[in-house]
Amino acid sequence: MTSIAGRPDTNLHAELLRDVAFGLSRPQKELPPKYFYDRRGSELFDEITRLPEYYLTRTERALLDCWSSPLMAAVRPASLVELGAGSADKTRLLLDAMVYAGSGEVYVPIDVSAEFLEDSASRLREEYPTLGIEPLVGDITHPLDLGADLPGPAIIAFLGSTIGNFDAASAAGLLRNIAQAMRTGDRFLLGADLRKDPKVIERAYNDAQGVTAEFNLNVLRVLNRELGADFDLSSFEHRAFYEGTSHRIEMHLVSTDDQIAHIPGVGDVTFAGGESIRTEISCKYDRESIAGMLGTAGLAIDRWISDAPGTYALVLASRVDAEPARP
Ligand code: SAH
Ligand code: AVI
Repeated sequence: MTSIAGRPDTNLHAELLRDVAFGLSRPQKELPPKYFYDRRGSELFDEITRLPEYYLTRTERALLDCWSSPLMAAVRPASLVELGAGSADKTRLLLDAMVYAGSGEVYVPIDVSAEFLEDSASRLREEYPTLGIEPLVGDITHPLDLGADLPGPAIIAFLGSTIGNFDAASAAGLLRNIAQAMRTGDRFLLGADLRKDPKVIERAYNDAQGVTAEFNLNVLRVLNRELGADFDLSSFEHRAFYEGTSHRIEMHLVSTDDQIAHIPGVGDVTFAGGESIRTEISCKYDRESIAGMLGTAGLAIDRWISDAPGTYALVLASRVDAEPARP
């Protein structure tokens, strides 16, 4: 398995230290959500996708179930590149359709969660013997290099509404990198959670079994293990709420007491009781906000597929300077 261009593994520790020092020194303490995803974090996320309250995954799966075949028949991609692929569970619907269309040659799942990615790639190699399965460990916020020899056309998929975990500026940068990497005939496929009754959204991030709380706390476990920090997990509580003005869930870890965490290489971080670390945002969209976000990156919507209540959307986009095409 290769690392994505620009991210040698030796830099990982330095980057983690930098991100933690920067994030925990801000007035609203925060941590980048990519650090949730060690093996345990990836497994916890997979558990979240099966929770009754977490409607996102099953809704996206239903849309992929209906739409993968016509999409693949129309685009006939030779490659599928997936950003933040995780277990690539739903992706199998796209892979099946790509193989059935007779065009598929390569699948490139990209993810920061190295061990989890390799396990999932091993399973895919057995299930799809006719496809090249070429995982890349890397950070999708870094410039994307598809490599000159990636067979085209390619679909670059970004599923699960992971785009929502980036603020507007970071999402715009990420989409611009994608647009720049796209060649003639390549398409971008985005999965995005739509705005709806905030109570439904809040339930999805406050599940009754407490799996989301465990997932949230996992970031402190990662800092304890990777940096030798001494966060006391029992004195932080999960809190998730919908922020209506910016149309997003905010997930926090709230310190239950006044306390100090010691982080070698960073220093002592003081928490007042009730003070929180924002660990994740999860933005929710409508068609206009998605069109705007894609537009600033030089991408335009070709197809918009949504379920009848407007829970979730799959969006196919091309570069605005590309020939129009309508699958
Ligand atoms: N696409 C899957 C998984 C979504 S969970 C689905 O739809 O269910 C988000 C995934 O993105 C995780 O696997 C996580 O490891 C990965 N991820 C998060 N931030 C990332 C980053 N900056 N670079 C690469 N992968 C990232
Ligand atoms: C990966 N990402 C899209 C999930 C989300 O819904 O924002 C992560 C998650 N956090 C808590 N539950 C799920």
